[in-house]
Amino acid sequence: MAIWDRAKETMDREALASLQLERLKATVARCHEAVPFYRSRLDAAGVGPQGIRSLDDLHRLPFTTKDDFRDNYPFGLFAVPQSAIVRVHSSSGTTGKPVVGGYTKADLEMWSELIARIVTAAGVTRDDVAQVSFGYGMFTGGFGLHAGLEKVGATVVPHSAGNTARQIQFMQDFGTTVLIATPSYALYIGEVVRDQGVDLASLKLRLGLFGAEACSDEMRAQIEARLPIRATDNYGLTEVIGPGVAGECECRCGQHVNEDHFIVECLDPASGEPVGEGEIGELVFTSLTKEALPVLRYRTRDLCTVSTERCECGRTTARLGKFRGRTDDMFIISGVNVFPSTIESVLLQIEGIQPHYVIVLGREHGQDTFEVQVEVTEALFNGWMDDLRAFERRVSEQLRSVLLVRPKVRLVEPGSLERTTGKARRVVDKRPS
Ligand code: DLL
Repeated sequence: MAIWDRAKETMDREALASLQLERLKATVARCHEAVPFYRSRLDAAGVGPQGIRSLDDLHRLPFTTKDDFRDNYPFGLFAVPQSAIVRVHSSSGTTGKPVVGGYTKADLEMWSELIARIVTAAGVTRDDVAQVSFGYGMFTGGFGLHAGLEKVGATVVPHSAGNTARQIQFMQDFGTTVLIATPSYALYIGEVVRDQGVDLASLKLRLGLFGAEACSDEMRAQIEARLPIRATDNYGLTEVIGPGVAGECECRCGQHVNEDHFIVECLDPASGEPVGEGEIGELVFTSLTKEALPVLRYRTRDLCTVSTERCECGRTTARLGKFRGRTDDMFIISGVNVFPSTIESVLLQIEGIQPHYVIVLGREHGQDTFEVQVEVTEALFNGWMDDLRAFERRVSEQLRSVLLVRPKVRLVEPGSLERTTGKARRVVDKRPS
């Protein structure tokens, strides 16, 4: 299996730790010197630039949160003057101000190296034709993947998201072998391929690089059933750099973190204390090499596991396990905590259910209402009404047995729920706040 930067990606873990320590010291010093926000936080925490003597001292550093980004919107957390910034990106965010990321020339060069690593790990080579179906623009996905793919030498088709019919046309005409998109969009492309009766033999696709949102094993299986690809996952976020933080190798047993550039912690979201290896916690990242926007202990709200067990591919880096959702995705119904990802896993194991659903929360007469709308196959939808009602009850019961709270299930017509070319919106919360 190919490795882009063998020296760094297969580093002995002791050598990696000393590299991280050296880079952490420099990062803390830079934050203290160049970012007033960090200077006051570090001073308040009593950790000066000289305060980092071992990696354990990381735990003494203050956290950074999304609110800190918003409070310092747009450029307040930058550690370089604006003249040194050559690119900005932002993430939309559903509420409040967007999060803005900035990059110097050196940051862009480093970013493309990280992407070259993750696309190589997934199996992309210079012989591939890689179609980027992430949005290009303020979102980090399109431009982020693009530069690393070019670095590897793949033929890049910078299609961007949307215009699905043309997307498929180009795949056929250009002999696209690698599709790069959100899992939701890949699923939608697969659906259009099926509905338009496209001959799968006319597609040369072999590999999918999906990211920017969680993808359950069941959803991955659905994508692979529709498109002739092997799907891999990659992860990142605007606050930390964008894509390139971590990605799966061909073994598909967790996402390798680029640990020489980011320290990952997995913490109990309530106490902020580390959880044990392999236990679910909130991912927290500290950047080690970024110039424009260094981040100290950024709390991602992403719930996941981290393992340092050695991977068969030869990389020695820590791996992220399956994503379990976000702390802010979780909703509470009748006092019970519910993750949309759990609902997805249950639904997609039931025969007849299609991978399109939306969770609608409301309030009636002072009580929360909880409805799951889900598409079913054509055959089921056009069957007897009695059968449909019985099916709804069965799905509702299956969800109740796992969630411990019963949703109302509404089966909807195939193709009736909104499709997305970006990240899917699974929860519509209509409850007055
Ligand atoms: O989604 C960056 C990205 C682009 C990653 C393309 C991968 C590929 P944001 O828009 O800032 O950045 O959203 C970041 O998306 O905190 C996670 O909740 C979620 N996320 C990203 N990748 C994954 C993944 C980009 N592979 C937020 N699995 C993060 C689960 C993911 N969630």
